[in-house]
Amino acid sequence: MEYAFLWIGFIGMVLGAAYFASLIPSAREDSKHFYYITFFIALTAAISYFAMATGKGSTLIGTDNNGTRNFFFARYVDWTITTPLLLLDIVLLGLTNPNRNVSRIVAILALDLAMIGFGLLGGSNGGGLRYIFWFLSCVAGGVLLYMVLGVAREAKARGGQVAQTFNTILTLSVVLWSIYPIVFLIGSEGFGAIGAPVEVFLYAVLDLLAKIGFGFILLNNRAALQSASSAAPEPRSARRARI
Ligand code: RET
Repeated sequence: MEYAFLWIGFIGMVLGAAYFASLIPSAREDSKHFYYITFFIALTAAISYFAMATGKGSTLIGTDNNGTRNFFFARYVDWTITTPLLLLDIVLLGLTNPNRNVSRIVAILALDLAMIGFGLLGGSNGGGLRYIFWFLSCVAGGVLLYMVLGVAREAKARGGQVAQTFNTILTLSVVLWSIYPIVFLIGSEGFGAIGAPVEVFLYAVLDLLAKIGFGFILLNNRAALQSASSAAPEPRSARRARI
C-alpha cells in the first residue's frame, strides 16, 4: 500500500514541476528566480519519490525488538535540498533588501540544515538516542522559526501584496512544518503508533502541500513577486562610491 502512496507522491510532484516550469517563460525577468527555485524544489521531490517508489530510496534497518523496518533515507536527501530552497523563497519575498541580510539568510539556512541533519540521525538510530536527536532537531527548528518570524515583521511592514502573500505562505509553512516532527514521533522512526502505509500517506500529503501547494500560491501572486523584487533604493554611500 505504501508504494501506491509513493507513486501518487511522484505523480503529484511531476505535475507540480511541469506546471511551475510552464510559468517560467512568462515570468518577469526580475522575479524569475522564484520560479526557478520553486520548479527545482518540485523536481527534486519528484526524483526522491521516484527513488522511494522503486525501492531505491530506502533500506532495511534493524529495530529495537530485533525486527526490521524500511528506513526512507531519500526523504532526508530531499529535505536537505528542498527545505533550504523553500526558506529561500520565503526570505527573498519577505526581506526588503536581501543583499544586506546575507548573514541572516545564511544563519536561517544553517539552522534548517541542522534540523534536517539531526532528524536523519534520529531516524536512522534506535533506542533512546533517536529521541535525543529528535529533540535537538526541534531545538534547531524552534530557533529557525524565531529567525523567520523576524523576517515576517519586516514583510508586514512592507504592506500591500507582499505582506499578504508572505503571510499566507508563512502560515501555511509553519502549520505544515510543525506536523513533520509529530509524524516522525508516531511513525516507524519513533514510537511506531501508526503503520507504515499511514506514515507514508501523511508524509506524501504534507510534502505535496508544503511544496506544490506552497509554490502554487507563491507563483500565482505575480504582483507580490514583482514588488518584492523591484530593487530597493541603494544606500546613499553606495551611490556616492560609484560616481
Ligand atoms: C524531523 C525530525 C524530527 C524533528 C523535526 C523534523 C522536522 C522536519 C521538517 C521537515 C520539513 C519538510 C518539508 C518538506 C518539503 O516539502 C526531521 C522530522 C523538527 C520540518 C517542508
